[in-house]
Amino acid sequence: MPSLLEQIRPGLDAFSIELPSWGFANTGTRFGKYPQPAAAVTIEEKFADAAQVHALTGATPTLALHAQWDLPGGMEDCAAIQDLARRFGIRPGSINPNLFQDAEYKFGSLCHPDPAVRERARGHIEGCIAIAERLGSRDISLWLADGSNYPGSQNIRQRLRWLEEGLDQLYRRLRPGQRLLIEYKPFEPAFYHTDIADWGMAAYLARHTGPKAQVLVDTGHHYQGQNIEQIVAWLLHLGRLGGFHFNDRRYADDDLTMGSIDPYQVFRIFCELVLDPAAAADVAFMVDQSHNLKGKMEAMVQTVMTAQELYAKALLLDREALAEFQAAARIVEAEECLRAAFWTDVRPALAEWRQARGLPGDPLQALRAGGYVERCARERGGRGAAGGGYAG
Ligand code: PSV
Ligand code: MN
Repeated sequence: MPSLLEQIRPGLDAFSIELPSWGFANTGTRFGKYPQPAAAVTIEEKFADAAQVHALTGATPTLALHAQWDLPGGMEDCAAIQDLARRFGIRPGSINPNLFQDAEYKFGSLCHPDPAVRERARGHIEGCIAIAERLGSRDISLWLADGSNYPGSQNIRQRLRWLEEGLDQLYRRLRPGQRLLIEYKPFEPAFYHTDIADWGMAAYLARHTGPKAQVLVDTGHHYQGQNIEQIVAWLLHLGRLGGFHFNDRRYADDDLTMGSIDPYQVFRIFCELVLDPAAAADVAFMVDQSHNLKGKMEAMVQTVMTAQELYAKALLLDREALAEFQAAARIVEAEECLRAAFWTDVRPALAEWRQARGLPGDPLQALRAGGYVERCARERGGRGAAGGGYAG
């Protein structure tokens, strides 16, 4: 019988998760912003923070960039980003267009009734595609805040046609190897209808648009009680699961730390992926969290450790036994396969895995002992809450 470490090592070696640049910046709630003295303000500081998390965990080689917050100058900022990427040993990750902050997008972007605004939105995304090409990023993560607040105030079917048209045009601009990840969200900022409200709509649009269009599952973007692992299973079946934005929620899009409320759900999602490694080979794991109460660095390191722990548990799933029990409808034994993997304490094996790679056995402890956050607070503090941005 191979040891626990031997069972999880190959999977863990291959496991990486992308950090969001906006997760290091100051944020708050819509009632107020809670600045932290150590929070990153400049893009250089965001790269530095991501590099620190990578140095501690060995699992975060890429940084997701938000066009407007991180590259306000568009293509002109690419050289500086490439420089930072080299300096900090962190590659630029997914490129996130921003189609929600400017006043023009008040009534939508690709679905806006005014053709000039739709054109502007397309232009912005095309700019992101060019940035992604220059930076060597594979994915453009498309989240639209489009929707409406009142029944009858917008023509839902017409907006869908505009959306199809817009995606068709953008798809033709994708460079070889690039993907368009279509993210859905049931509500917020729109509270009556959202133009891409659920996974089925996103999957429809991806299939309508072409094979390089895939669905992005943000775990916080579901109604209460939704079976996310079933959605994951269906998207794998359709060949349309592009990636995840991980975070946890208790009520809505709460942006809580991955696995903090329902670790079993994240484990079940990972189980669907390890059950079909070939179908899941290109699925991107990304964090989409911005903490307002926890220290940002601590929260991010804790998130990565949680992701590794839950993924390692899924790697322990006895797939053969599970298939046998399922086929014979031995339901309790089948369920016990999941529970046995979930309740195994993988933390000692993970510490060993880390030490074998020259990483600290306990990254959170190492972060605290290393004084990085205190140093940042001293160097960065006192500048106010400027910089970064976060929509939730
Ligand atoms: C929207 O709620 C979202 O999940 C999208 O992924 C955005 O890019 C991100 O949050 C940051 O606003
Ligand atoms: Mn998201």
